Amino acid sequence: MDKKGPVKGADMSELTVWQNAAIGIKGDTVVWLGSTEEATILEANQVMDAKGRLVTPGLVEPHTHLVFGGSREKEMALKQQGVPYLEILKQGGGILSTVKATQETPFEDLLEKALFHLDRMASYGITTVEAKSGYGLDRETELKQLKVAKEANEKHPIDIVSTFLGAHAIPAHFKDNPEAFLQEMSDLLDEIKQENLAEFVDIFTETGVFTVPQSRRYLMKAKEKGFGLKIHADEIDPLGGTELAVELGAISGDHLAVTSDEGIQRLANSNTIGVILPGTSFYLGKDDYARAREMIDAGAAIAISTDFNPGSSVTENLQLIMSIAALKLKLSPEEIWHAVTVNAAYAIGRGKVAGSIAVGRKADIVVWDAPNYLYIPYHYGVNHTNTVIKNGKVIYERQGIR
Ligand code: IZC
Ligand code: ZN
Repeated sequence: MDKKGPVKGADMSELTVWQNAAIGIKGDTVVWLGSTEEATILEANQVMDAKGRLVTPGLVEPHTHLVFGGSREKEMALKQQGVPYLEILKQGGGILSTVKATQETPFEDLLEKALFHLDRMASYGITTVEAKSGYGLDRETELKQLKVAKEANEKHPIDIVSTFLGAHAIPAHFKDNPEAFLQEMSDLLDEIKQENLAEFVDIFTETGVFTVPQSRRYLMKAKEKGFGLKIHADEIDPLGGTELAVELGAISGDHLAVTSDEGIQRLANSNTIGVILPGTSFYLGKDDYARAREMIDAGAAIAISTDFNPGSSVTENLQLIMSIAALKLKLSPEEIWHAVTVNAAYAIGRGKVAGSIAVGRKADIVVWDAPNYLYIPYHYGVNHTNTVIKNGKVIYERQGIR
């Protein structure tokens, strides 16, 4: 799986699969690949026998809202009564209720909570994670969230890639003046850059949140300051966020649940990766699933992700999302594996270090309780990991029942 760039279109169906393979690891790096027979001549301090199990690259999770206070289980009943996601937000709930909880939660508690969710992600075979801010919407809390992500990256074996999502919602006191709020968030960019608190800048381009022209102006400032760009694009209403992501050369356009035909064509002809979050459509009870099948058929590179967050997709289980991608997006197992490994890594600027098993790359590897790669999307809703290796070290092993 030594890919030189994101895997696009029909190439997503070409998966490299070896039988009876062996992997040599030194320190945190893959140093040798060959057959089990060839491996017998090597000298090794330690040998692990996968006993015929499936072995893959560690999963890469390219879109999460990892750091947040509180939870929103009370909104589930509202959603059941048919209150739309954007209506809950308009009434000061949704994202804004998580903002309040995140403002009120001390740094250490946010860190502990983030580490808890990271542990669970690691147990599901995830070894690299993107994490967004966006539950602060003020200087202090946005920086607090980004610093929590930075410390979590230092404390936890999972690698975290940080994104500044200050433009995630409009706080009540800026309701009539979104431009002034965006100004306040762009005033933070220099500090975030200097302190190396985020690599990417993201915005929620959506009805009642930020318009396409506002998003364009804001993201252009971020681009000038050297940030990579991401957009929450066309999640609920088709405003043209996908087209904007392509126009600005964003590394990814995320969601794309209601992207137009034009948007699909432009994505396919670009280097922007479509990060598809089908768990969100599922969890919000929507019929609009991203037309990922058409996107790939048109030649696009697609990644998939949980969108782990306390409102619209409350799960760390990327394996479940792989099943939803098979069932609802009609992606093939080969496409799905590319979408959670190599393409997910390229979607967060880690394509050269994560997302594939190749000599010189980090030894981020999962041994699965599965006979082959078709099995993971097929047997849904459970955790199939047997052993998770991060940077050459075992960080998770399935325990039997005592
Ligand atoms: O907290 O609801 N869509 N942002 C945009 C989200 C979902 C996260 C949330
Ligand atoms: Zn999101």
